[in-house]
Amino acid sequence: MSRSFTDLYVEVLQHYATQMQNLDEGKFEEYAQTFTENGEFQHTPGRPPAVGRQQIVEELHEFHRRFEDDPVQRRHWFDQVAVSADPDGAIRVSYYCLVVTTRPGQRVPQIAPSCTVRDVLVDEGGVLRNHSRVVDHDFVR
Ligand code: SDN
Repeated sequence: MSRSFTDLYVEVLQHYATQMQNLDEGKFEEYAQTFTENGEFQHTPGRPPAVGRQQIVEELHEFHRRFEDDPVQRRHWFDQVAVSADPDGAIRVSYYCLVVTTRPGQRVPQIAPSCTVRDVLVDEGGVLRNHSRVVDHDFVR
C-alpha cells in the first residue's frame, strides 16, 4: 500500500502509542501481538533476543519478576523518532527512549535507562508490526 510520508509517520507514532501503553499496563500478550509472528525483540544489550510472540511474552514476564514485591509504574517515553522507508517496503525507525519509574508515595521518579532504539516495521495488510526491535542502553559501552 502506498501512503504519503506524513501518513506513514503518523501511523508509526500511533503504533508506538498503543504498543507502549500495552507494555506499561502489563499487557504483554497485546504487546507481543504488535510484533510479526517471528518478530525479534532485544531490550537489553548482551541478552539474547526473544524470537516469536510466545518468547516475547515469556521474556517480559521474566524481566518483570524483579518488580513482584516492588510495585512500580514504568512508562517508556519515546522521542526524536526518525522514519525511513526502504524500497523493499521495510520501514526503519530510530529513536530515543527514557524509562520513567514511579513508586507509590515517591513524587520524584527514577529516569533510567536512557536508550536508543532501532526498529524494523512491516505493513501486514494495512497494520504496522515490528519485525525487529533492538534497544541499546547509553550506560552500556
Ligand atoms: O519495549 C521497549 C523497551 C523495553 O521493553 C525495555 C525493557 O527493559 C523491558 C521499547 C523501547 C525501549 C525499551 C527499553 C527497555 C528497557 C529495558 C531494561 C530496563 O528497564 O532496565
